[in-house]
Amino acid sequence: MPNATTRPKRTRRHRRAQREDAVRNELVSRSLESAQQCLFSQDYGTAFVHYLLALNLAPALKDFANESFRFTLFKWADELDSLGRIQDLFNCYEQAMELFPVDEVIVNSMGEHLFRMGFRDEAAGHFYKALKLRPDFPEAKENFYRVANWLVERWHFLMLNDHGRNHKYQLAVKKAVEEGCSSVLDIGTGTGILGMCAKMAGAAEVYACELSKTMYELACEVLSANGMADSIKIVHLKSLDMKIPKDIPNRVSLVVTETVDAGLFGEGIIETLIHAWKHLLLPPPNMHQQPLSSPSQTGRVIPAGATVFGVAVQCREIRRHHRLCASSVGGLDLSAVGQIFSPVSCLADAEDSTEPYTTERLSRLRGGYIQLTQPFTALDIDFNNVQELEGLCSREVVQLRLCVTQEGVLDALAVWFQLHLDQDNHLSTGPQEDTCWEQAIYPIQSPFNTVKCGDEILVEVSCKDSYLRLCCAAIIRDGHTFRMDSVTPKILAANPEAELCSALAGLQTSQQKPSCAFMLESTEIALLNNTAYHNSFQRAMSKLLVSLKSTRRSQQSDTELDPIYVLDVSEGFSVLSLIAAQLGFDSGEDKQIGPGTVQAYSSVEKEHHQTMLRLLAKGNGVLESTLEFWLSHVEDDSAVLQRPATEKLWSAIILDCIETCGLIRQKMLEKATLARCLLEDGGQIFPERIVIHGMLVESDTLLRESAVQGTEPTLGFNIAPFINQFTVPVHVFLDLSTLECTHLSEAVELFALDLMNSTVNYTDREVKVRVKTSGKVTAVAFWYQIHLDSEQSVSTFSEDSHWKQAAVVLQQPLTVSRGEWVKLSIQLHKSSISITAVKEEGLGADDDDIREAEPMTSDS
Ligand code: 44T
Repeated sequence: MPNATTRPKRTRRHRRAQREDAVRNELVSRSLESAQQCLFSQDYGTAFVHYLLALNLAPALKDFANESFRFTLFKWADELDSLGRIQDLFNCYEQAMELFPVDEVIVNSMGEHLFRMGFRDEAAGHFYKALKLRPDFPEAKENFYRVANWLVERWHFLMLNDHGRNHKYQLAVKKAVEEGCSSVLDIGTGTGILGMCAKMAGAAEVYACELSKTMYELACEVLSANGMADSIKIVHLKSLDMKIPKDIPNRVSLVVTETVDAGLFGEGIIETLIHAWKHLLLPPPNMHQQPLSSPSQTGRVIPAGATVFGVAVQCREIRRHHRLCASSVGGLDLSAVGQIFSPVSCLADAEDSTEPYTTERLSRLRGGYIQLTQPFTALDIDFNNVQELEGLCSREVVQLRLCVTQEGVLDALAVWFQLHLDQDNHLSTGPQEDTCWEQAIYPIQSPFNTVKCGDEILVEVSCKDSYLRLCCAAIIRDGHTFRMDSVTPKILAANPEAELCSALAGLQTSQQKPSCAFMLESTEIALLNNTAYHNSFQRAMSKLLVSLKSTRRSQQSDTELDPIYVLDVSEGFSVLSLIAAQLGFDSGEDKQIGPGTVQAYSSVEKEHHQTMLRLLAKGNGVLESTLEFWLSHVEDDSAVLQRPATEKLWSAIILDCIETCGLIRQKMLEKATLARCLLEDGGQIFPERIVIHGMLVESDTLLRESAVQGTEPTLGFNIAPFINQFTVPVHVFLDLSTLECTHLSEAVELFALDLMNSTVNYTDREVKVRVKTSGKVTAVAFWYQIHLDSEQSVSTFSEDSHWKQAAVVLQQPLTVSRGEWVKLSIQLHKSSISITAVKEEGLGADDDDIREAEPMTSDS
């Protein structure tokens, strides 16, 4: 029987609960109502607070209000972002994620904000989580693919797939441990592979450090999967920040590391080893003491040392990325701009913004290269000698004289090295070797650079700021020394306005070329050297001008002809607006284009870019007032495309749709849609159409760069499944003309994008491709035909292209026979492309047909 005394109490409690429910319901419904009102009046901040309150009080409503809540959050976050209230923004997301912890859209969006703020690791974590929550979520996938390359650089795959390299490292570590090195520190462990080698070889204590958070976490997973989580201690630290006994209990007898880049020292190995010798390693064996101390009481390093080699080369591909080769493009005389430099420079007074070298795989450079000298030894270094390491950066510049053995254009010094792991095991990163390594490239930017047999090149080798620097100081011919640096004008960047005045003054008075120089990114230099693109643009623009001019003449009186407004919203440095402006002045062959008719707007933002355009305008007789800089301060994408003036519309908008890496620029289609709304009747977007072309290829190289291959464990360890989580199907910056691959089909049209009429665009397409050579389709390579108008087009796969190509690597290779058909399903989501391939059933091989259509080629 129920306790009589409790009954009234329960009723009271019940009533109170009922009252509370009523109050809560009232509050919830009022909050929701207020939230909606605030949304209506675009007061997103208050709306967000109301939603938070309502949904915290009534979680049952979460499903119902999910969409509006997200909308409010995103709007409010954008507002906070533009106000610079970053902490508030992240607090809002934290609160939102507490309410909706498994909402992949919110998680992904938080990632996007983190990414924009530069928190790449954290952003990637969010994209990864969103993708785990919904594996087919296209936005998260696109985002994850975008950051995966930074989190886990592609060379990790290459190195793990390089069996020769793995094996030699393993041998060297095993030998050192067997000789008595019992405590080991793996610096820059990556996936943990060298540390595990040491453990397997029998080392008593193994430690590892890794500075990248993602790689550290990956290594932890790998160690656990291999049952070594307890026997190898790994820390997420840069070795220079490691302390004894906090991070490792005692000094170790062996440091093993592969913290070397193509230029040997770029990953900081000199500093790393000086620090290790001073703080982390046992002292080196003292050769003069008897008896020799045992390896467990002394320290040593793998690799024991390295030899650096170099060679002078002629290479057109390097030249067109680092030097202005074209004297005029699209009718513009480029000489007015003076000298142009790329940011890769080893000049003594080089600025901070410059890099001492760039990297290339010489064997994969378009057009190849020619050696102008014999390879030479630039440097020898003993990593087991701390005095030598310390002396390296302070020592005098070493001068070498190289004999020119082949006449040619001196475009670069190329550098590689041999890594002496120990006395028996060596790795070479040379251009002739079958390795995954790139070479360090020191481009020569001086305009005096032709060399003849018998000339000598004076090369200076130094090591400043822990980078190996090579510099061509002079050419010695017939006993005369021609210094290369004495002709280098001052690079303008710091105070371009002041410098511009003097440069312009110089231009006016003495008719001489200005004695200044500008720095452009190497891709911008290659673009400027792309004459075909600029000339096509000039022709297309000129055609548009003729047609606009004639319609204007028929509609307006001659004295008050409206100007033709042209807007160039290309990324980076672009002279297209100036080409348009010049066409306005150029009566040329076509007398229909009268003077002063074009008002051109450039969206170049950097001050020195604007200076360069002004100089070019001046040098080409273009009135300065016809070229304006458009909204360079505007951050918002949509604002960049505003009207030129009230009541006015653009006559032409130039969009730069393809990134140099070979992908469609993000938000390109949205920009085109916006651009169309701002275009006058008869106006045009350049380009008007883009066609994506593709080809079936078999390429082991692409596979090796995309994932750890095969089912065999790597050196006996289980690594592949972990690192392969960071596999990305789209490969960029490819040069298809030199990539080692077999073409299994002809080039076919994969997809077309109409920028002038989006209603004809599609997002999915199936294309059937006939196999011309039997093999294994591992990837679909693709590039673009950029149609400026119906007559003018350029290919991103042409010889002069500053664009590179890209490829989608298939999840599973597809074995095909000549004559069979492959069905490609292509999807374009926003700007990112995905491709799947299946064999087209029912359509068997029709070998004869193919043979008839096309004679056998060398690769078929
Ligand atoms: N790339 C080679 C360079 N680290 C190899 O975070 C060759 C490039 C390459 N950790 C194409 C082909 C190839 N303390 O994970 C990295 C890095 C880490 C450190 C702790 C330190 N003092 C450092 C310094 C670096 O070490 C790992 C390896 S760096 C090697 C880079 C296949 N493109």
